[in-house]
Amino acid sequence: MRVLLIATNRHNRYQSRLNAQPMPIGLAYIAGHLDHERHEVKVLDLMFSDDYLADVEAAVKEFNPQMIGMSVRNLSNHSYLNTVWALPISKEVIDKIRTLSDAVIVCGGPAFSIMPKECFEYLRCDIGLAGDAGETFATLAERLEIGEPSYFNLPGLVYTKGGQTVSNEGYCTSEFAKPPRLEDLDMDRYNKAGFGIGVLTKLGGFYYPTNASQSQINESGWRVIRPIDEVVAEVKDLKRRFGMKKVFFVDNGFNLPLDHAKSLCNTIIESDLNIRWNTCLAPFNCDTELIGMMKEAGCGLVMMVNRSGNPGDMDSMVEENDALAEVCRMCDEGDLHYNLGKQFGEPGETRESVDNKLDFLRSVNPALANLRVGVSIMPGTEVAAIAKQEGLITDESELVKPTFYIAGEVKDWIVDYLKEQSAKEPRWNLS
Ligand code: B12
Repeated sequence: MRVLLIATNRHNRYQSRLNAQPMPIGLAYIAGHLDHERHEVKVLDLMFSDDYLADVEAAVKEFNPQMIGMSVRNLSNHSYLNTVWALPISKEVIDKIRTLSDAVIVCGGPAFSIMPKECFEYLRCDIGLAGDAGETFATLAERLEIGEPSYFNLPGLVYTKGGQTVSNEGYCTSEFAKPPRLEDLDMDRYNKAGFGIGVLTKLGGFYYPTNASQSQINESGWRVIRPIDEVVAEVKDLKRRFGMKKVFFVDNGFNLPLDHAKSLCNTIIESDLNIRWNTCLAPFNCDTELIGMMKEAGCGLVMMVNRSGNPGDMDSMVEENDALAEVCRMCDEGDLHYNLGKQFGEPGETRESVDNKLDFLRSVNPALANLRVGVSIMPGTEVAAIAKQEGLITDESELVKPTFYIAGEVKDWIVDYLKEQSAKEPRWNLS
């Protein structure tokens, strides 16, 4: 079968400010799991396209695919002040393909997996797969090719039956046993695209934690946790093949668990990898030894994972800030740069809690602090439930479009106030 794989992400910023063009590592895993003896596979990455619809048209006409897999990364940029909804680009691409081809269009990816049914209905693809779909997409390709057995029992599958959208229980899961196929990507450009080339180390069980305890990932809850030797071998291989200089260790809490993080740093140091890397750090469960080892192993910058606090409860906020401040202090002492963020306008936010957050930001020393106006509401979260109670949304399915919650008490003045305060701080970024 001729399978065209398209990465539709074209967003080139992190927090609307820093240059970040993440390599489509998820799509590369999909490509890596396909049987290339059996299928002819072509990859089209729209990140650097000058005219992406023309590129789609040319690829579809030339390759004449029978199946198309599309990776949908972002729902939006989650910025209140400069909101960019990301899904319309994927929709445009599908609409263009429909004018040229009868290929079966299958969507997946991080954004898709957050709201599978809603994305499916908005994008109007033929099939959706939610979750880690390396093996499942390969199975689907085989079943589509032969016509049997039926693919309708696959977990995480979304399809239409009798005019209704059907969304199967569960998510696709992957062993990540095959490496991502990167040779079809413009690795030279990704080498220069900021933040580093993604190398998967481990991910928590969720695409996003819906509350603080879920972000405290436990060992049984990992979505993927790769053996350290395999990770280091992959980095070596990327260095050799693509001259890769900077890595982003894809991990939503590098320091969790602490001994695993230290072993990885140790292995990097001992194997003389000599690379620069960045990653995400959970704002708890850290110690100075780890920070020292990360620095020695080549870590340049960590993104401190944001935990949405509860501004209505000052004590819990203070407790959370103390824990975060402690990790910041360790980074300062170890000369490890960090970015962190605060959201303003969460439920229960008051003038006092806003000033408390601003004071906190003044007390730490991040490379960049992201101040976010409002909460970009994600389904299944406490904020989504409150937004529904308060009538901001009538149904969570509306969240497929960017929707922001701003607490009533701060709504009228928060934007002006934060603009005024940020103007005095060159390393504060308001979005
Ligand atoms: C690492 C990361 C980053 C790093 C990337 C660094 C780098 N160089 O790669 C940085 C910090 C730069 C970053 C930035 C942003 N990120 Co980010 N990021 C992540 C994170 C933690 C991991 C992504 C990753 O690499 N996964 C590893 C790969 C293997 O998994 P995957 O991509 O999901 O692919 C699997 C499946 O999705 C599926 N799949 C993928 N493609 C396809 C295609 C088909 C056809 C099928 C069937 C299946 C399929 O199978 C794949 C293999 O298992 C995720 C959260 C998470 N826990 O997943 C957020 C996440 C992807 N990011 C997100 C967002 C919003 C952003 C930003 C917009 C934040 C901001 N405000 O600026 C920016 C956008 C950057 C840009 N220009 O696009 C969201 C996207 C969804 C959403 N809510 O809109 C996520 C899901 C976080 C969240 N919970 O909200 N991010």
